[in-house]
Amino acid sequence: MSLKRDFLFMVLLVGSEGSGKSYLQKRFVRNFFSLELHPTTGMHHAIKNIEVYEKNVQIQIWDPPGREEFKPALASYIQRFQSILLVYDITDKSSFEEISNWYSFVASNRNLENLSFFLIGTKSDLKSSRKVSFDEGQELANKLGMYFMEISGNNRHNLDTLFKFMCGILVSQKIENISAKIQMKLLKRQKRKNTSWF
Ligand SMILES: Nc1nc2c(ncn2[C@@H]2O[C@H](COP(=O)(O)OP(=O)(O)O)[C@@H](O)[C@H]2O)c(=O)[nH]1
Ligand SMILES: [Mg+2]
Repeated sequence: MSLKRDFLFMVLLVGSEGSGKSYLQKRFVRNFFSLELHPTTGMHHAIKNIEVYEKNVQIQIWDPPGREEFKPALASYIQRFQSILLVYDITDKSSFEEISNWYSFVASNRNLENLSFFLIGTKSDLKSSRKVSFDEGQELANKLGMYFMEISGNNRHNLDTLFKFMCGILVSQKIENISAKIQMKLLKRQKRKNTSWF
């Protein structure tokens, strides 16, 4: 893969403490791990480059601290993300119940259009401790109008699939926007040409 970057996507992880956000970030990014701390927001972001539809995509994954004091800073940043992952732990019912609060937090602080919005159940490897069924997760995601996936940081179940799928959506949206803009420009140029004859 060449070094040229075609697209940059910012991804935000939110969910209750212990739901597996930092682990998801770390396990996905693996040896390409580059952590940067942003002091105002307390957020760490990690970077990973992947290739989607022959485009070089840089993914920045932001992992904010769960503490209340950082929420205003997070709220002021939230419009910048192209994708938001609401994360719960399938072995912890209360983390699942918290999802509606996180959804309200996101929905009251940003426009949900042009957002690739995911509900993510983590720790899918801990099958015997499961407290939230796959169907419950899927049902909530349908209700909230989000994509749904269960993943595991431990055995990497669905981890690459999640980000490939997400970037696939984001890249095709970008390409559609770019081609719409080009078409508009061509139309305008054509109009100018036509009117200049009179
Ligand atoms: N078995 C298993 N443990 C996990 C998984 N994801 C996170 N954990 C563990 O759950 C705990 C909390 O994870 P962490 O990423 O710190 O949660 P955060 O507070 O949301 O950032 C840690 O001990 C992780 O090792 C997973 O997919 N499988
Ligand atoms: Mg964490």
